[in-house]
Amino acid sequence: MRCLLVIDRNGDLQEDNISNASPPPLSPLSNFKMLLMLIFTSAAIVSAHHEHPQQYKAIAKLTQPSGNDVHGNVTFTQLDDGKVHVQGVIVGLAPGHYGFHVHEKGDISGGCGTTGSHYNPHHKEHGHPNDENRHVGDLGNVVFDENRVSVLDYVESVICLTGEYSIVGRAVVLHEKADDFGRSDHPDSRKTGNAGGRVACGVIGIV
Ligand SMILES: [Cu+2]
Ligand SMILES: [Zn+2]
Repeated sequence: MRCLLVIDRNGDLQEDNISNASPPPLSPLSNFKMLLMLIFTSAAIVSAHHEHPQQYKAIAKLTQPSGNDVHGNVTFTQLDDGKVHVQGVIVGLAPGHYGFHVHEKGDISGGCGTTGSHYNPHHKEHGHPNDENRHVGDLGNVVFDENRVSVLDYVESVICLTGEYSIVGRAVVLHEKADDFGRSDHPDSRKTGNAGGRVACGVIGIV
């Protein structure tokens, strides 16, 4: 399971994105200690969930460095299964599809240009959100309607708000063109989806 908290063999909480390793056999005594630790730490996790649900929520306020026509808020809420509910409203672009990604850096000191590339910790190619071969940051397109409004409301199964590959502290970027998901002949297609320049962006922060 990605993104979820697990317990290491010292009983400490740690983040685990690769939980396939099987532990060596344990003696009956250490088995019993392990069980006790599991019970206590599981209870701690459950109560932490109830007391601090905001720990698993993040928000990005999108702004346009070169103007203020385009703006919006996007929230990310981690669900119990580790998937992330993406919700938001962005206004200000003509009707159509526009590339929308998590970029690797939360640095907007130089506008959206200093947010780096698509967040890609697993060194894959650019793709569609449903592709196996995609950047973690590949959130596809957002769609603006005739009122220049885009409403986001979907569940994402690759991004995380906790752990080694958390998107918190990075940036979301809205582009000037549609993302082609790496499916066109353009040389940028499999790197960026050929979505063109960066229109608006915002740093993803903990709520
Ligand atoms: Cu992008
Ligand atoms: Zn990408």
